[in-house]
Amino acid sequence: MEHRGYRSCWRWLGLALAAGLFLWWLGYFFGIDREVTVSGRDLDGDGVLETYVLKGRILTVSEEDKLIWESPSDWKVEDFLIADVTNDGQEELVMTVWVRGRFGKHRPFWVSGDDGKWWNHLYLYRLVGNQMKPVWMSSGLERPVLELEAGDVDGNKALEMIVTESRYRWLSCSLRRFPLGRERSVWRWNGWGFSRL
Ligand SMILES: [Ca+2]
Ligand SMILES: [Ca+2]
Ligand SMILES: [Ca+2]
Repeated sequence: MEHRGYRSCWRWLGLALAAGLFLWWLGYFFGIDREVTVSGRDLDGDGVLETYVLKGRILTVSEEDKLIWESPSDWKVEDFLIADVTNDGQEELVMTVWVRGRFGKHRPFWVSGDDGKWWNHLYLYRLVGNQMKPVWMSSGLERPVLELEAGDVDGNKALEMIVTESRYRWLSCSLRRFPLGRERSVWRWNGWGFSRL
């Protein structure tokens, strides 16, 4: 009898361990635990530093604990960076964002409808007097961008964007860390958009 009790105890322990591992796996691939904070930036140059927090796929910007901007509720923000990616001396907020529809709200006049699918877009914003103003917004990208970095890759004293792209797949707007099909590329601002080098 005692023997059987031990056995069932081990069985429950094994099941609990398996369930824990499964939940960890889910959290890892869906990026549930991901939180990114960037502080000490002053994009609008008003002398008050901003804090940028990406949590639960919502990006918030605050100045001294006062919320000044929040990403729209129909966006899922994948990643962001703050850098002068246009190399004009002023920093921008660059975001990779999942939005339903290839063209979002900025549909060209010759497109009458949109497909309603989740597409990944790249958005460039500038903070002007506590207002986030769009500078440039892409339509749905050919490949979704999961991570953004900036750096002077070729040493010409101008910044480039180093981008980690993936592929569209089922649930691709949720599977943030799916390891297959990832590729890094370098993009440069050309005055009207980004060119892949
Ligand atoms: Ca500021
Ligand atoms: Ca700039
Ligand atoms: Ca460069």
